[in-house]
This record gives sequence, structure tokens and C-alpha cells, in this order.
Amino acid sequence: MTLDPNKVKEELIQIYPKKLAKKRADQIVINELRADGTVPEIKANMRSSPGIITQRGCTYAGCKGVVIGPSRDILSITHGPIGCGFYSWLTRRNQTLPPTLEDDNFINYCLSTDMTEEQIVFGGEKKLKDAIREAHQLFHPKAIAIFSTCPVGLIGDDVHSVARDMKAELGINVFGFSCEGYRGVSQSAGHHIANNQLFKHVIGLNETPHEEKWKINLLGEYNIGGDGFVIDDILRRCGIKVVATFSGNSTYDTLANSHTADLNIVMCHRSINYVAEMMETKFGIPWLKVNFIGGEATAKSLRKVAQYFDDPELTARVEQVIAEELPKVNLIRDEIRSRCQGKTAMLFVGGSRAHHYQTLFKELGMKTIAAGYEFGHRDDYEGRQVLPGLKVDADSKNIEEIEVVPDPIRFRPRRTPEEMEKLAADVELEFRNYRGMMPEMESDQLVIDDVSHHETQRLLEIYKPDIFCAGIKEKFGVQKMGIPCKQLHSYDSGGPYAGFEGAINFYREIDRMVNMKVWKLTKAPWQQVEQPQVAAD
Ligand code: CFM
Repeated sequence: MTLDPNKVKEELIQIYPKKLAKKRADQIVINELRADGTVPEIKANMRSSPGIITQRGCTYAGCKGVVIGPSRDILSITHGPIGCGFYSWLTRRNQTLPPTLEDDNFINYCLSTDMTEEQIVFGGEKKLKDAIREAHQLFHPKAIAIFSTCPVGLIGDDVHSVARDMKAELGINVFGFSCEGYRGVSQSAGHHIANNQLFKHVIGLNETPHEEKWKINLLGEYNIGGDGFVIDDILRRCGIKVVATFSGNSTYDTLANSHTADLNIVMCHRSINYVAEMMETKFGIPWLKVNFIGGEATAKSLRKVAQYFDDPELTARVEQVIAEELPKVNLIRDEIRSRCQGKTAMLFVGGSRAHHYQTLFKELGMKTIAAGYEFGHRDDYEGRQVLPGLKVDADSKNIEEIEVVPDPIRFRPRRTPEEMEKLAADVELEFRNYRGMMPEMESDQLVIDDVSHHETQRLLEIYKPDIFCAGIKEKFGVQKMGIPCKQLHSYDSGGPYAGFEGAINFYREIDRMVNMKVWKLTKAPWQQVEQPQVAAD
């Protein structure tokens, strides 16, 4: 049975008050691949409506939890009430290696200033300074990062001046983030704020040179469930040096040294494209979008890197690794595909995985019926070509746009203009570009931004997909409806899912989930017989 997506859309929003229904109608789009290569416009990065039950998180979460948190030896202090610290303590499965002689691992700690009524009334800067001194005495970190929670902005504590004072007093790098939870409409604002401060206070401070021929940074890879370890291993086998990963399994020194690389490859475009752009302007490092989710996608991404360096030795090594790994992946994929072919999936995750993971489902012959981001922007949906036409609204104006100019000494174009032009002629290579999710979906598929709880429930009732991908907040509500829910944020307790080995892990996991018989047994006895209707008074 094929359902008319227009009717489904109507059905999803008909319960809403008129104004809300109109707003949601702009955020729910029926995809259309037009002859001229464009897709329909979607409204995104807008405020969620009160009471709608969104999947989103806050700006503090995007800054502290997502971008800076995975770096193991930057000591993070949450300036705010204890709850913000407690509920952001080890909640993301960003893994890291044990510390070495040169660095520490503070990831398992959660430091908070425990702001109480006294600080709310009289100010919290003194308590913050005391906390920084105490943390410094206990841990002797190379760098301390201060994260602002909502009350900090409300009472006017200046974390940046505190950071400056403490930097002078302690002689280590101390920097603050104005990432109050309310700063933007979602965690996406926190990514931007984190990127700006990394750029201003960390990148470029470590000049250690590297002898390797092929040096890159991996941007937007946070090592969830060990994904970053798998990608690192593949790149190492190809002979490619990863100077820094932003920011899975990273250290302060590697981030500070990242400007010495010759190429930035961008995995999660949404969370880190700002750093890629600023590094290109200041240091002359080009960037390419890659995707290591899926066997074929991994091979394609490796080939892009080899093409950029244009060295027969690297090309040979990349082809050797692909030849060793891809056939194994495809063998298992084909076997599992025979059991998954034709089944259906929905993906509602963050700002890039709802796109990337469609690749793996496609490889298994499964169809994505509906997908959407929690906090993606229009360029994440439609592609970066929409950027020049985007209006900066009041919420985005809240976030500092830093002006970046070429570094007078360290700006060094990695390729001559002629070389870049030659490379850019290959449409697959695409410097400074991200095609977006919608052009890679099919016509008539539903694309829903910031999906609500009600819409989720109706979608599940209408389509009964074989699997739903989201996060912990959605998981059990979905499963109570008899549909397996794969967490694509934390991977439940699974993973890694990146690279060749990760693709195999994912195929096996999906096979297990969509073919498990238990989901057919979830109806309680009273749900199986029609209940007599009780008339209301
Ligand atoms: Fe990028 Fe991420 Fe994502 Fe993201 Fe996230 Fe995440 Fe995500 Mo959860 S950085 S946008 S803010 S890929 S934490 S590792 S899974 S929502 S889709």
C-alpha cells in the first residue's frame, strides 16, 4: 500500500491550533527531486513551539557536551547550578584513549561551581575564580574551559573577564563560552559558539611540525562508540597522518597544532563547518566533505583524500586498503540484505546522522520513509548553495560572527590556484560544499524538521515502519508501540558503526532488530480484542 504523503502531512498537523499548523506545515516537506537539480524549501533552525515536546537539546549541551567535551585534557567547568553539571556528566558515549605521559584524561570528571541563590543575588564571579583555582591545584591541566549555563547570562557574570584574569594568574590557557542554554534555538548555537572560541583561543598555538607527507584534520567526528578509532585506524593504514580530530579522542595540544595540516575533511558538517571555513581563510587549508558511514561511502571518502594529495603512492595505499576491506563488507551486506530487503526505516536524529545513516539502510535494500534533523539548518537539508540567500534572524544574531583574515605569516595556500581549479573540476570532489540530505533522498519521501512527539506517534501508527531511529527520549515510547528503536546518538550500547568494520556491525544490528519476533508479541490481551466503547457523560 502506498500512502499519499500529502494526506499524511495533513493528518500530522490537523490536530494543531491554526497558527502552529501553519508553522509546522513549512517544516514538513514532501521531497521532490526536480529536473533542475533543486529540492523544495524547508523551514529549519526555528524556535520550537512551547509544549510541542521536541527532541532538541540546549545551547550549553551543543557547546560543552558535543564539541568541547570529547577533548580529554581540557578541564571543563560548568558555571551554574549543579543540575546542569550533573545531567551533562558522561551522557554522551564519546570515547577516548587512556592518558599518555604528555596529557591527561579528565573526561570522567564533572566540575561545577554549584551556583546557588547567593550567587544569583550577589554574582558568581568570585565563586567561579575560586573553583578555577581549586581545579588547577587538584588537576594541573594545560587548559581550563568555562561553560555558561542560563543563570550566568541572566545575572550578568562575565566569564570572559574571569578567564582572562585566571589565565594571567595561573599561567595556563583559560577560556570561557557564552553558551547559556537559551542563546539559540537548539544545541546548534552551542556548536557555533564552541567553534568560535576554539578558533580564537586554541587553534594555532602549537607549532610542532610533522614530517609526514599527507597530513589532515578530521573535523566533526566525536568518537561515539569508538567510530573515531576505526577511522583513525583506516587512515593510518593508508599512511595518512591525522594531526587533530575535532574533537573525538583529541587533546589540547593536537587541537592547538591543527593549523599545520594540509587538508580538513569534514564528517559532521552541521557541528563544525565554521572551523573548516575559518581555517581556510586564516591558514589556507582547503576542506572537503566526507562520510565514513557505509562501506562504499568510506571507500569514496578515502579516494577523495587521495585525489586531493594527487600522489600515486597514496592512491596505491588507499586502493590496497579498500581492496582488503570492501569485499568483506559487501559479502556480509549481501547475506543480510536477503533478510532486510524491502523493510522500512525512519530516522530523526541531530544534524547529520539522519542523512549519513540512510546510506547503510540503502545498502541493505531498506527504504527510508521519513527523515529529519532535530536542529539542522536549511543547508543541511537542501545543500550549501542556499547559504547566500539565508536571512539571519534574531536568534542567530545572538551568536558572534568573528571576522577572520589571512594570517600575515602563517597563511599558506596548500595548492596553487591552477591546481585547485583542476581538482575542483571533478564534481565528486566538491571543495567547500555539502550537498544536503534532500537531494540524496527520493521524491515523495517525507522530510520533517524538529519532529514533535505527536507527529512521531502518528507517523508510527500510519506507516508502522520496521525500525525507527532516534534517541533515548524517544526509544521506549516507540518500542511500546511494538516498533524497534535504534538509538543513533549513543548507538545504544553498540558500535562502532563507522568505516568498513562499523558497517558490518550496523548491518548485523539492524538484521537482529528488524527480524526479531518479539515485536509481534507486544500487544497486551486487552489490545487484541475490540473494547466496548464507554459513552462519555
Ligand atoms: Fe554532528 Fe554528532 Fe550529529 Fe551533532 Fe548531536 Fe551526536 Fe547527533 Mo546526538 S555532532 S549533528 S549535536 S553527528 S550528539 S555525535 S548523535 S545529535 S546527529
